[in-house]
Amino acid sequence: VRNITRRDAIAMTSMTAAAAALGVARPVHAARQPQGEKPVLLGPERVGPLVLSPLPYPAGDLEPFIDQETMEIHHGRHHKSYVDNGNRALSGGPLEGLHAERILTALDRAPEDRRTAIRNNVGGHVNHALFWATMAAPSKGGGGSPTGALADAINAAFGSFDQPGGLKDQLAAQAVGAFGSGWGWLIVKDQKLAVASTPNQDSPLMGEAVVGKAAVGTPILGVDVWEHAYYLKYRNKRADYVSAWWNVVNWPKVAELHAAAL
Ligand code: MN3
Repeated sequence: VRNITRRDAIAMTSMTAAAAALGVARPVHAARQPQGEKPVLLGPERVGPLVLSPLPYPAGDLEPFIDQETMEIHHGRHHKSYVDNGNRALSGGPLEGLHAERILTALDRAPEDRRTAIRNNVGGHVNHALFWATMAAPSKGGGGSPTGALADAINAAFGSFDQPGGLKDQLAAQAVGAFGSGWGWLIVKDQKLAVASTPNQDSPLMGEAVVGKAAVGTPILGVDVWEHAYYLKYRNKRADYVSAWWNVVNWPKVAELHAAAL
């Protein structure tokens, strides 16, 4: 038994929040694993193939901020293709059947000729599962401001939620400023909150070697800034989409993930 590394710690904490985001039970493995031992990837945390869960609300629920057609295509075609292509890339390999979050923390174990496909598609699956879970119609808890311990953590890290220079400005800058396709994130990093961005379908869970020191952490909120997320309604106006997206952020869910990540 060796000392637990920071990366292992991040990977294990991530599992909890991620499992919650994906609406699945916390892996048995997390509770049984003796502390300080490297996670055994071929154990009881095998959960089967990636599955496209239905949206947690009707596709039109986020109107007028995110339109129904975008939601239908985004979930039913884009997310579905990440699931299908991810399962194909995982098929017969050492990571097949593992919890999707666990796969993202173990990309170095993917066969080299499939690593990029696994990174892109399993990343896409996990990122979108979190995205759907952390939005809600304003009439069903979306929008407004964070409260409680999450609000305290936001104030501590960013000065404020919505004053100039606060979280909203800092996360929007990450999301709007990301070149090309990618994501803006609110992450838990060293027990504190931080904002980050990643290109393509990279996830803060993938570790420093993949996403760099600044973006590594446990994602508790993400905004998809691929054009497929907003082009039908907002055309090229990414900033307008991000600004509208705040109206459907499900802060109670984010608070839950924040608590789980600590
Ligand atoms: Mn997308």
